[in-house]
Amino acid sequence: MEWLISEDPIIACSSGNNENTAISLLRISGLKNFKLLNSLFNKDLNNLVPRKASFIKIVDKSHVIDEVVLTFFKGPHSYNGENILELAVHGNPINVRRIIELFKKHGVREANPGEITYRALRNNKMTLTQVEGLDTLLNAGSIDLFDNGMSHLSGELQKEYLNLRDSYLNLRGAIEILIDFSEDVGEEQSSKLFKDHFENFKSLIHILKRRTRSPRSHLLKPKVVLLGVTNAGKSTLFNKLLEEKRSIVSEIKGTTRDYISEYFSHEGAEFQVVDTAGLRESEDEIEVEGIKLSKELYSDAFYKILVINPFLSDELGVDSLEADAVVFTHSDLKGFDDKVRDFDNLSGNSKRFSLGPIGPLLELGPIGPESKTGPIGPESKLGPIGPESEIGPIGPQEGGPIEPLGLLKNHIYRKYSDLMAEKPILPDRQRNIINSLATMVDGISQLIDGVNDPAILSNEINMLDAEVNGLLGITTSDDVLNNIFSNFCIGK
Ligand SMILES: Nc1nc2c(ncn2[C@@H]2O[C@H](COP(=O)(O)OP(=O)(O)OP(=O)(O)O)[C@@H](O)[C@H]2O)c(=O)[nH]1
Ligand SMILES: [Mg+2]
Repeated sequence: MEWLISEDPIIACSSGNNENTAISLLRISGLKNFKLLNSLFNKDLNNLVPRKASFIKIVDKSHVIDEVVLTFFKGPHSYNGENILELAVHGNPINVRRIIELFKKHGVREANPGEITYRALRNNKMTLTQVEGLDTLLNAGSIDLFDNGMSHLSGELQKEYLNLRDSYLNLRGAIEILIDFSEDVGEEQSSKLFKDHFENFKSLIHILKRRTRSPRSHLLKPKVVLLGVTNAGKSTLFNKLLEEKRSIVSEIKGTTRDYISEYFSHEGAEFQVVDTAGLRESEDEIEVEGIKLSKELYSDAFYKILVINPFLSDELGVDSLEADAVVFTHSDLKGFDDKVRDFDNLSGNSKRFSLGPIGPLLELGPIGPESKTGPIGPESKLGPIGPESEIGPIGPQEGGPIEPLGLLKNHIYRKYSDLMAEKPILPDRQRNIINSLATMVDGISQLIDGVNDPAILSNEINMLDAEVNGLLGITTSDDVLNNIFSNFCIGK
């Protein structure tokens, strides 16, 4: 944590240095002057014109190491307020490494993750919410998320928190009036003023609290988890979602014994889909562990899919599990509709989908005497079944009806986009503060209804101060800062 106060000149590759690319961007931040590095270039750095790119050679004892484009950003007019040299070097990792090592030998230290940005915070070039926004956008797995991070980076969130702070200061003012000046202003009026300001503050907190409803992990990497008994058809569905034969499908019960996860994209959002070990009683230690893990993953999932083969007698045991969607497999088999009726009471709020082995990706073996016609095409039994299954408008239906898999993906995406509409991407640090503010404000609300002593209320209201400041990042301990910046990649 010493680096939080360090002013050493630091170097980092800001463009990621593990791949062979045309260009890599190195940044050197914090040079007070060019004495340390002047001998490493073929031109005098003191002649550099700020913000003007120069073609220059890096030399080590008259040996030319690389020809690069160098731009000097003179502090305070730079990304983090310090003098910054940006070097666009040839992007072979071997070259990048050699240049970093060369500068290190000349007194420039390699930066810690996030250290360059931390200095922007230290020099008031960025606020903590902007830094956290940057973290979100750099690690975003979807365009929605990126946009969210971008809006925080551009200061939108900070504006909301400043607005909250204004409301808080008004509230503080109102309680002071109630205590000291109610005789001048009039008791009724000062009491009304206080209540109005309190309601305003409380409503702002509750609007923010709504945004903390779903765990951040659900939104950063939304997990879609499939669960069901052995042979329900989970791996078959998993492969269909991925459009790839990734998980082993077989008629042997207990084929999948550990979980397998992969990513698929839909409408620009990336979902992690997890195939799990089939549920059953087992003596096998490894399988038992796999089943335990599967259940944990399912209970923590963003989107839970219960997979059911209605022809299996042991399926009825899973009906107590909650689910976002229930997928009935084997819809190609004769008697499917009758079998599905046995599950009419299952998971009231879940959407229902029926799937047969559609599409060319899944070469299912012979399906046995019960089967009607084998794999079904898009014209056959389609889409959700039963009265529960209305998915609502699905948008323009180009090229005929959307097959059930598409409907399922739409439903997953819909849950995600509905959540995103609440702008829920707040870092855990901010979420914790908001939740604690909400609890405190609800407590004060009860006090206002009960006790009428303004001095007691004033005391409680003063206690909100640290939390509101914390939200704005005004008072933030070294531990918190260290935690935030450790998420950053080196070079940011
Ligand atoms: N006819 C038909 N067969 C299916 C369908 N879905 C899966 N199957 C078959 O059912 C068997 C089991 O499918 P899997 O996808 O391996 O089932 P699972 O739930 O992953 O099973 P475990 O890994 O053992 O838990 C395989 O033989 C599949 O070919 C379907 O919709 N129709
Ligand atoms: Mg399986």
